[in-house]
Amino acid sequence: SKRKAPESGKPNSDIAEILMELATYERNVARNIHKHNVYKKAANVLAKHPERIKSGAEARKLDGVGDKIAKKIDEILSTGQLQKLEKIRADDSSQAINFLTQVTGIGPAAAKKLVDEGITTLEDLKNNMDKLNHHQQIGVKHFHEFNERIPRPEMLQLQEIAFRLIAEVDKAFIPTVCGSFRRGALSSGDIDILLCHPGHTSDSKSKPKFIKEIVNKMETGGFVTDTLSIGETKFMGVCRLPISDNKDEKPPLHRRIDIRLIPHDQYYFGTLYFTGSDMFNKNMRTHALEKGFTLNEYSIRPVGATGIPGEPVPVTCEEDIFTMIDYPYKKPEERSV
Ligand code: DCP
Ligand code: MG
Ligand code: MN
Repeated sequence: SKRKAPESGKPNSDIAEILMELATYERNVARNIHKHNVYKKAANVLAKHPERIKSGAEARKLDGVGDKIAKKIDEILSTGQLQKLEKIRADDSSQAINFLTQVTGIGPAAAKKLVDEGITTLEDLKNNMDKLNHHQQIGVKHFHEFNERIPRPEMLQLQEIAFRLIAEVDKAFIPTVCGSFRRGALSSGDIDILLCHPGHTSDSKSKPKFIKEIVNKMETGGFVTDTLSIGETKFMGVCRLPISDNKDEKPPLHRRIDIRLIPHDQYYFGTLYFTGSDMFNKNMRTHALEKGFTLNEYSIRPVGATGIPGEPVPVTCEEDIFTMIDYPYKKPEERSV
């Protein structure tokens, strides 16, 4: 039976979804990040393609679709399914590993280990909390809440509270909410806050203790409820809106919050990286390399013939980074793929 092509908007979403499922399998079960990236890239390019693909050969012309994926597309188009994926779907152990990796803190290796011990469901996890670290335990505790997207109006409220608490520690902080929120998303998986302080640059001698002060303030204010991990420059935790006095109102959901502290002189590299998307970052970094630059969340540096990166090039805005590598400027709202 031939699969019916989806109607409007995304005419290849059925194929893209199958490739995304393979990508997930490669990351979580086979643990082949290279193949994961290859499938994900192909899925993204097909999801974006405005016309219905009619053959593997036609798909092959798109950037990111190679011979092997073209063959799979032929199989999908002629049989309506993919044998490789049907086998994966029928494999309980693969499905259990996939499920467990949805818990924050449980990566593919930990998931495999748990499944080998017979732990495959949320119930099993709850009954074996002693086998989990603190991060994973919080992930289990708030599993359903963390799976809920955060609507943009709530993101704005979270931003307001977080910024107020940050300013209470030091008015000089420059906080920016990045991630999908800065890309204009109508809902986000978490809140990503990039933090700079004019007194902290990459040549500052002292190590900043800012993050700890801020997290303390946020805990005291009842905003941050849990810490998943905390370091000198990175906090991963849980926050929520204040609980209403009105008992008829549902309590606010627990939300994931990430805070990154970066030196003031690296602000634009920080916002560029932390705004994403991750696929956009990958593509831009690849392009930078083709133009002879190495780009990361801290700097852009020319790579000479020796292959050794030179001195970081200073910039005054995100756009400078695009210009330097001759990459068409994309506003945050245009960086979703
Ligand atoms: N990032 C990246 N590579 C990764 C993880 C993250 O480049 N492997 C960058 C790009 C992301 C940003 O960090 O946009 C924030 O990471 P999130 O996981 O919070 O992703 P988003 O905010 O984009 O999406 P979501 O709405 O799911 O949080
Ligand atoms: Mg995010
Ligand atoms: Mn995040």
